[in-house]
Amino acid sequence: MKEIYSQFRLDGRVISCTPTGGGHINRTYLVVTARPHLYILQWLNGQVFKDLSGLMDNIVAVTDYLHARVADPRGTLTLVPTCEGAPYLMTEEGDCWRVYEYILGSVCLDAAETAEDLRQSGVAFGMFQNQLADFPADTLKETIPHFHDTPDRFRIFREAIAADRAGRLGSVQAEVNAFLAHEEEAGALHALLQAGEIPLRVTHNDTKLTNVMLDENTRQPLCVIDLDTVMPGLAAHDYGDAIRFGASTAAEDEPDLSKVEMSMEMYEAFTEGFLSACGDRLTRKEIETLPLGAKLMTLECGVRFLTDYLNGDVYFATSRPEQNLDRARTQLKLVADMERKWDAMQAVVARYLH
Ligand code: GN1
Ligand code: MG
Repeated sequence: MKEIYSQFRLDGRVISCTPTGGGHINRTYLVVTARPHLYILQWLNGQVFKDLSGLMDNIVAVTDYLHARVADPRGTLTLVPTCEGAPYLMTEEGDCWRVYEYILGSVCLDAAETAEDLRQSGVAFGMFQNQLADFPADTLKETIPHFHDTPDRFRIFREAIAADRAGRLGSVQAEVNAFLAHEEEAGALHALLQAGEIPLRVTHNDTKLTNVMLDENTRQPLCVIDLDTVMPGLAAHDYGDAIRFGASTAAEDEPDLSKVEMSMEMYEAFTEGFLSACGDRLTRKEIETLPLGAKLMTLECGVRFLTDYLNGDVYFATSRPEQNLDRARTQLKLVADMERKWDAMQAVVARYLH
């Protein structure tokens, strides 16, 4: 690693560099110098992110924009330049590395310990949406085209079923059928966008609770991290992905499905935090689409996990053989639970219609 971190403008001699974080795509390290000064070093997955310079251009643009508007230096990620003054390092082998300032005094939770934690993550993502409301969305590069295009995810799913590359189709036919039964409704948000009924916004697109830093003492949000997928998208995507992950009573890869539910208490808490922070920025129609966002984002993520399982686990990082299948099953269980709780979900959101 020395060859990599020594090419960045770090404050002091590096005394440790250790893997950290639980992302499924990039690789993340905590770097500590003798000063002491802490940094986050990341290797970006070039298989997933085909346009690495476009991705980094987006992050530079968004973090510069936010730093100019947010007073708290911990309120936005800060890139640390290379010794040559570039915002990231591209090696001769084509590997892309970047360094962020570590956000001191912060915690990042794997799961909400209380509904209040989730409410605060809602505030963080709502604020993010709010702060970027006037950012010129058309200047952002679409670094992963069709990222939250659910019908397109189903198309890719069907290709994986047809190819059955890892020879696993026979053992997961029930799950495959369960997802396919939802294919028709998968296009609902997309159709509203096409019809001009809901607007395209600058969205985060990966609003897991693990992508929010909270102040370790006050438990108030400091900033959102993982800006790799900041792109034009729908408010319902950001809201929905956060519910998918944060309102679940179990881990994303929990093998025991009896533990997996969508908690209404968590749902209400996130909704309240998110809508209080982005509030009147959203149109009435957008607010109405939020429950649908929760369901479709869960469905979409499940389809992606099962697609990857069928392909032989080539996209999401796995640490055990059936992890992607377990992930797909938890998402199915959550979708079914949301269907049961649908009226209650609608009622919570209806309180915020203006
Ligand atoms: C991936 O690597 P991570 O945890 O930031 C994925 C998200 C998924 C998520 C599921 C670029 O995010 O879309 O929702 O896993 N990121 C990409 O946990 O595909
Ligand atoms: Mg991510």
